Amino acid sequence: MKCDIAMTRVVSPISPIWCPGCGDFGVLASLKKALSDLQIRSKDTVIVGGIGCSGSIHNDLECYGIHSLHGRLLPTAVGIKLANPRLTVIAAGGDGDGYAIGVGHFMHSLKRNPSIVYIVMQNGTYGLTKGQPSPTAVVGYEGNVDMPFDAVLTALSIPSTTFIARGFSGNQSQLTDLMKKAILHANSNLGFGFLEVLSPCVTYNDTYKEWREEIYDFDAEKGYDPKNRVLAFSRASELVSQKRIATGLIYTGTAKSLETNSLNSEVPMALQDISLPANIPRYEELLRDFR
Ligand SMILES: Cc1ncc(C[n+]2csc(CCOP(=O)(O)OP(=O)(O)O)c2C)c(N)n1
Ligand code: SF4
Ligand SMILES: [Mg+2]
Repeated sequence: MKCDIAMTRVVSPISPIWCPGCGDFGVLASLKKALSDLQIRSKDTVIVGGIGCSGSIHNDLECYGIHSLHGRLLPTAVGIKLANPRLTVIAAGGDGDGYAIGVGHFMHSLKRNPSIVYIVMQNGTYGLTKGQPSPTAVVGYEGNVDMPFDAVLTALSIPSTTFIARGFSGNQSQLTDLMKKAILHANSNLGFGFLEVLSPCVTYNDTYKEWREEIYDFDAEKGYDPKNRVLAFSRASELVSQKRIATGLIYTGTAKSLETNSLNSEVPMALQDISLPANIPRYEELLRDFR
């Protein structure tokens, strides 16, 4: 029987639809450069976008892309990685997506340590829906009374996290370097490469000036040891109390990755040879289950 339903559709990258000056342009430029410098081929790359202005980033790169459900980009990306661990899997979305509706998946991804990269474009607002306070919004922004959520401190408090970094879309060379490190971490099966990017929303929350003043860059500090979790936590939380923001490679450590824990010696799903005639009775049995 001929099947007319195409499983994939090939489309060319389009130009971003972001407002001129949006921080996400810097994220896209760094991501393109990081993938190209690391010579990772388009056919081996999957970007899972969230919902929000930031979540359209996969449309602007030549690679496989999925626009996931709001807050569900991480389970989608983890599923792809488990099905085919040879792929470079990058989940990329906003702070509303990841730290509000998707916060449960964020916590469990930090805990389970899957070897994917997670880029959060943090702008302290829900850009796409016109500027409501997100969990990272500062007190006073659009009537917000809550203290902002700090994802780096949260990630540091989970013992199985292995890569925690924060960049700024106004510092392209550092951001590209952090992206390369996060991708290499995940592609070496060392676990979850979490990279928050301070990526201002110039339309609803233009924070370029404040963030340039508030950033404290651990990469620029001689002798800072990103392998020391306790020190990383105390230094980053001290900075929060001084209204400063830690950036750079904040922590890197070791823990078993999710694929190591779950796949054991099994051949991952997407790499199994499903063409074998011997499999036909198994398919028929499977289909019978659904009748
Ligand atoms: C289940 C669901 N709830 C709410 C929405 C509406 N919505 C679309 S984008 C968005 C927030 C986007 O904020 P963020 O993730 O920070 O992305 P940004 O636009 O700032 O890049 C919301 C609430 C939705 N699309 N789906
Ligand atoms: S609304 Fe904000 S986040 Fe969305 S594209 Fe414009 S500047 Fe960027
Ligand atoms: Mg946002």
